[in-house]
Amino acid sequence: MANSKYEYVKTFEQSTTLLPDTYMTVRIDGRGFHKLSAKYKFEKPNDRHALELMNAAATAMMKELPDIDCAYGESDEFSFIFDRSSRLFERRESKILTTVVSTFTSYYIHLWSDFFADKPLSPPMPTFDGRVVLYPSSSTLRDYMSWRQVDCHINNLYNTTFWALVQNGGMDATQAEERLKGTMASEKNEILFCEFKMNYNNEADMFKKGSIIYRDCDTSSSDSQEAHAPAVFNSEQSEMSKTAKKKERRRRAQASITIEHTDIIRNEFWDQRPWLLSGPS
Ligand code: DGT
Ligand code: MG
Ligand code: MG
Ligand code: MG
Ligand code: MG
Repeated sequence: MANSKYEYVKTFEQSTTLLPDTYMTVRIDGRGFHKLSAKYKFEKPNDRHALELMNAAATAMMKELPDIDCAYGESDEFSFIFDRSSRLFERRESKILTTVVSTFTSYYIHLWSDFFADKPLSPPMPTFDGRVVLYPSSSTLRDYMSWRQVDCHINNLYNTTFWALVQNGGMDATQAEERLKGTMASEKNEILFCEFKMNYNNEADMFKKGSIIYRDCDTSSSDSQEAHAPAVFNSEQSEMSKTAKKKERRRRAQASITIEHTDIIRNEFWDQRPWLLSGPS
């Protein structure tokens, strides 16, 4: 109903447009997964099926939103990194955030039975919260990714040692906590090795390093350079980049999606995949 007397209410709407030429990063995190992991008896400290379900939901999301270049996941969280030049939803924050959160949640629930066939879901259902952060350069983005991987490492080493003390060392939670208070990484490694004959290095990479999922498309060829043009350009360039953008979109949609459990703090990973980071360092 166009131009009805009620239409003025639209003027109350507010929206935030995310700055152009920045890395839009959406981090989702499971709500109350401490409780959820107890309800469904997730293995401690790591439940392979729970982590693989997170990875499957993230992969499905990347298939649905080709503007996402890569994603990093650990525990009950996932960070999705959009291509710097993405103009998805005119970069409207609420549209991007709500789409990512609801798409992830839908797939998590849809795929649940593939990983937990013997544990049907019942309310309260798994839900996720989310936030958007903009990173202005590839170095701040890399610091963000490193921050999440360091978080994964610190928590996993702590949790692995904690549960070894509880499950195999006969301690209760309070005693284990007390034992670990103020210990350095090397001391935790030593506890694992000397008391439980566990070499932390031999733990699964998915537990130690988390999961990096990326679109395996080399967009560094001359064609796609145009699609990486700055967000501000004149109309002639805009015409030119339309074809390039179409090609880019097709290339992205067709590219395979790869998942690895590897170091993303050192340069190597990024140096070998230069298409993941475009724009100023
Ligand atoms: P939140 O995010 O503030 O709503 O609260 P939580 O409870 O989700 O807390 P958070 O996100 O800081 O921590 C994640 C929780 O999920 C933590 O209690 C451990 C649990 N969790 C995540 N992955 C696993 C797993 O593989 N195995 C087990 N046993 N627990 C897990
Ligand atoms: Mg959580
Ligand atoms: Mg969390
Ligand atoms: Mg890119
Ligand atoms: Mg609608």
